[in-house]
Amino acid sequence: MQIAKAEVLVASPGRNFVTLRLTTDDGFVGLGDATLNGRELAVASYLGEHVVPLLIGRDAHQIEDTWQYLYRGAYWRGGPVTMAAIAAVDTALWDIKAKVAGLPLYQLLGGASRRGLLAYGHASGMDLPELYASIREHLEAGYTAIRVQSGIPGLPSVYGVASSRNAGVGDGDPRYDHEPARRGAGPVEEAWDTRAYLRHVPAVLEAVRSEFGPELVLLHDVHHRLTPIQAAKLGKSLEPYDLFWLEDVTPAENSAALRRVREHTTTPLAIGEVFNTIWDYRQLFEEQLIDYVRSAVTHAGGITALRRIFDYAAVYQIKSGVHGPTDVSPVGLAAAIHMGLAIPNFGIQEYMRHSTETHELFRPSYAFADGMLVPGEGPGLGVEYDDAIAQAHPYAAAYLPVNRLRDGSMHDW
Ligand code: CS2
Ligand code: MG
Repeated sequence: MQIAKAEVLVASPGRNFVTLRLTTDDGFVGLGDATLNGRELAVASYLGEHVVPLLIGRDAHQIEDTWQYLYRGAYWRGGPVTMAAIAAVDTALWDIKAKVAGLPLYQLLGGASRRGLLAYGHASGMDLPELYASIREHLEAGYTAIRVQSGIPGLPSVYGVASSRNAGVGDGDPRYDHEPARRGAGPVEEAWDTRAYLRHVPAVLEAVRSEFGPELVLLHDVHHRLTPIQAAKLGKSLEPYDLFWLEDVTPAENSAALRRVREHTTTPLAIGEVFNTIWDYRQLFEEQLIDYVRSAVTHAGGITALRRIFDYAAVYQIKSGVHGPTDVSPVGLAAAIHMGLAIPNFGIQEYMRHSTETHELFRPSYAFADGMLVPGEGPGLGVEYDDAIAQAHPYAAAYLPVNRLRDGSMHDW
């Protein structure tokens, strides 16, 4: 069974998505997500110019060999562009193999290890009343695990905090269109004040814990903004509020920084949404510096590569916590849900929900109910790409925000 056609599809149903569609000579179709938020066309070009010509005529069943061919064969290894491109090919080939078998993909990964995936949503508010309202909306929608982000007094806007107060958690929610990519000729500039953040956040989590009780699973994302000692202090100060995890406390490329954080706190740590390969995790796993792996199928080289990362993590009792923002397409999310159902060391799955337009374009068959995600029982990934809808949503340049300290210095976003 040969790959006969490989198409790179770019569309923007509210935000940009890059999708690879492979078709075999006997008519099986597989999809892969290659979306790199804010740098989408770099991956589209890498795929279109350098990968598509190599795929035509290859045996669609040789997933591992194709992965090695694209990874080792390029000589230039790793990096977000290369690994998103490889991920798209790998995911599309798994989709095809499962369709040929006539089975949902999770069956090829070992079958179901659980009834569904515990999923967390994003609640936010500029102040406590807004935040409580957002948490209540999530509880009503069935979430039992919620990430909490709050405005900081003195800062006009803060990462992860919805700008629109009237937004709910349903499809088409403007909150999720806004966050985090914004359209325009250049990135929006936000202001940041670390001391103000560190003063404010423990009080917010204390208030949320006392308002909503001990059962609610709470998470918080620091988005790489602290130094090791600041992160250690924050982790320690949040211990009484029993977080499920504290995410991305320091810039991810400095693994050793988490040693300092670990020395001081038992708050569980999650990191890895910007990692691309298993090598990025080596020190973190072997020194047991983290508790959850944040990589998405889309950014870590596909199902083949992420499965190896999870197996390696399992040796150290480290669990999955796959990145699931709206800039991972429903194809990437479906792949994560199939994996999450099958792997032994599943932890939690992020689930922000895509817009109505995005659902119309991809028609995913996964479902969310009672706080859990299930992948659907159709063959393959269970996602169908609608070309007519894609044509109505052409690519539009969009950037992630950038972040500056009050004196104008660039800071981590
Ligand atoms: C965030 C993301 O979901 C998360 O945890 O960190 O919203 C992240 O900022 C975006 O995916 C970047 O593209
Ligand atoms: Mg994050």
